[in-house]
Amino acid sequence: MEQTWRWYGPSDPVSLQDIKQAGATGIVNALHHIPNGEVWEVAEIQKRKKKIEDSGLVWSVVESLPIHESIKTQKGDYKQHIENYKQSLKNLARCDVKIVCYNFMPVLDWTRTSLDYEVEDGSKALRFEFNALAAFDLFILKRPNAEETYTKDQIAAAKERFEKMSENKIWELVKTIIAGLPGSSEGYPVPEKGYDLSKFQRILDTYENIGETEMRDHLVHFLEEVIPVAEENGIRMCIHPDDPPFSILGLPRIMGTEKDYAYIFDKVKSVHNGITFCTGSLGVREDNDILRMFERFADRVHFLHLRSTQRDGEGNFYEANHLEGDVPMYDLIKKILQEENKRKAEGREDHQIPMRPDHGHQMLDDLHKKTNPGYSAIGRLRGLGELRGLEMGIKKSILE
Ligand code: DNO
Repeated sequence: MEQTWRWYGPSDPVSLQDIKQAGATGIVNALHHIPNGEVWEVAEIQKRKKKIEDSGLVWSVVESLPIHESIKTQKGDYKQHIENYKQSLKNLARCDVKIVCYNFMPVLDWTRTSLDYEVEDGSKALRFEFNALAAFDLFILKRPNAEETYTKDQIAAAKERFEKMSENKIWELVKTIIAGLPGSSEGYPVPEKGYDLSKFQRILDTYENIGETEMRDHLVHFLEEVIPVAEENGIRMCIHPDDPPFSILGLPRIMGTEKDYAYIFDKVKSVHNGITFCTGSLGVREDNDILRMFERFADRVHFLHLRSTQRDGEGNFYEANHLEGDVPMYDLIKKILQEENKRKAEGREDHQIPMRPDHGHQMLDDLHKKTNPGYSAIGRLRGLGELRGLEMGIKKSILE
């Protein structure tokens, strides 16, 4: 595997030099300063590329080239936005940056209810708690008809949860959920206290008449337009699963299961229509057989997010250490290495799949620093070290 590391750009508290010391060779990066929907111009891409290369690293993967909301809802000037997307892909190809990760999540990108859940060893992890999200939905946001999304028991549990929250806790929860808005999670400021939730509700309302069927159709339309351009330009597109991989706040989320992936791969067959295999997101669903999914879609895996989640059977999960939790990391890496060998034998130029240690606990010195949630240095350093060791162990003992 190619060892990569997500870097948020020049304002990231973790520097390129730090990343080198972590032992990664590839950078996962996006031009976060360009507003979502605008074309990434060649000059901007080149400038960032040079910065990365000046540090002795390479820009391996774009994460993410974001998809404008209008493309997901097919409203307004979405056709122009699709054209812009194609142009950005062509420009990236001209600069030889050829793996592009994206997602098709409506409104919110990844969503958690706590960014500092303390685990047993005192380090802090990201966590999703079902009752907290339901409390937000029903009693804080007060989304119209939200009750229809939940059972009676769930509503009662959410109410109890809500009534125990102090005002500060309520605000913290709001901030945490809104942090998943594209932009805020990617280096932009999170809204200040007093953020008007009606604004957020108005964004949710843009999905009023869009169910899962429409959402799937919109994704397929986007792929039919964009994948031929990717193919012509040698770009490998890879869609990230919804995180968490199920519907929240009544929004249509359609990329969480093996069936979901099989559907879009059947509709748009090119291998340039690929997957960002995110073990942490997929692993949240007990009905996702990660190993089987990897086997089934192996030739389309263009990028790996390796991390683990721990479920509790009641709809909650937290992010476990990389080699613990519910993800069968040893068996998976074995399969990844077999796939790499297979590609090599077939003469495929993409026989080394980029992986990044996804997320990590906030730990040691980082507990006293301001860090990007999930993206502090030391937790990921631990993750990368463990994964790299596991890879070498498997290679030396089994596959050589
Ligand atoms: C969270 C990330 C996601 C991911 C996007 C990909 O930490 O894995 O934000 O970058 O969903 O488009």
